[in-house]
Amino acid sequence: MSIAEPLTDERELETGFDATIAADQRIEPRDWMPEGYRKTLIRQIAQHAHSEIIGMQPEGNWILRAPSLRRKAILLAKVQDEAGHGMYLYAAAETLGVDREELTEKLIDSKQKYSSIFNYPTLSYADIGVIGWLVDGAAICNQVPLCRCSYGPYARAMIRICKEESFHQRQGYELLLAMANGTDAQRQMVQEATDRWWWPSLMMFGPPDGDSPNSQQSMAWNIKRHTNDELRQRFVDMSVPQAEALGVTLPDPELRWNDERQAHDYGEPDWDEFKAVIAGSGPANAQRVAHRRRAHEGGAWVREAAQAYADKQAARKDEVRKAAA
Ligand code: FAQ
Repeated sequence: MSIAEPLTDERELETGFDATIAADQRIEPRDWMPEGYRKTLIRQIAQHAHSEIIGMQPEGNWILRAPSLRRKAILLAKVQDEAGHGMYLYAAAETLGVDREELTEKLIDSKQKYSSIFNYPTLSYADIGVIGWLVDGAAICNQVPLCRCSYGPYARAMIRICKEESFHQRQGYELLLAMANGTDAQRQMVQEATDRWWWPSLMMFGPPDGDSPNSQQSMAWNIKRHTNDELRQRFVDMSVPQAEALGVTLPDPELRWNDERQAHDYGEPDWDEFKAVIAGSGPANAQRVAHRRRAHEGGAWVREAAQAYADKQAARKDEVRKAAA
């Protein structure tokens, strides 16, 4: 055989892949895909899964201090949902040929990223409401288009996740409405939490389009459907009337309606702060990763016990099969 044959095969496979993307259809795990496409998806899905898992920490911090049984039950359910989201996403990543254990190791060795937003501390109970309103609100804005991502397992995981995120956003907003209708001290807590979380929420959408090395290719592959700045704009426009209804001020003196653009103008987030946070120097990076490492190491005996049980079951089945033969 000449070496031309495998190359032709590869070209045919690539043509098939390109045609599937051009027809806006899904790529499934059994399908051929370019190595760059696989790597991009592993990077994004792993980062997303890690965010859900690390994202349990800032809110988990308040479970024991929730102000009522009702608030505690809601918060507990929300934090458990985030664990579930992490599991769906690790499972989606595994369909691309990586192992969850390997991804977790990369997270606790700080070799893979997670969302910048979870490196900020939760200082008051109003933060729980503001995380639901702004952080889950930003997550929904970013993730609804991912339900149409070209990679089937990721798109399907996102449909379920987005349904739960909508509930998360509502519980946060409902909590804030209760506080806004409470005492002056409670209203002040809501304003103070909004002041701290607004800019980091805008940073969740990633760097400005001009500084986003991955966007162009990810959009060509129908992984991302909108640029970082398009989604950030959508989030700002969505949040302004919600802030008005709550009676809080968004901490941006440049925020105003632009009639010509039919959108809000807004100020520039502090991109130096963003870069420092994603490079590992945010207020809580070290604490978040150390906590995750402790939990992973502390859970080693559970994984070992489960493996020993699975091995025993497999050996028993083998014995039964041999006896029957
Ligand atoms: N934080 O070229 P781009 C949630 C990195 S889940 C950290 O624009 P891309 C639910 C980026 O990875 C929140 N790193 O990258 C919840 C890349 O670095 P790399 C997570 C960031 O991928 C709520 C570099 O900068 N959501 O909140 C960030 O095209 C409450 C250049 O950036 C997802 O992961 C950032 N904010 O676009 C849970 C959604 N932004 O990897 C608990 C899926 C950028 O080359 C409680 N992901 N970087 O070393 C995405 O949509 C995209 O990956 C973007 C970034 C938009 C985040």
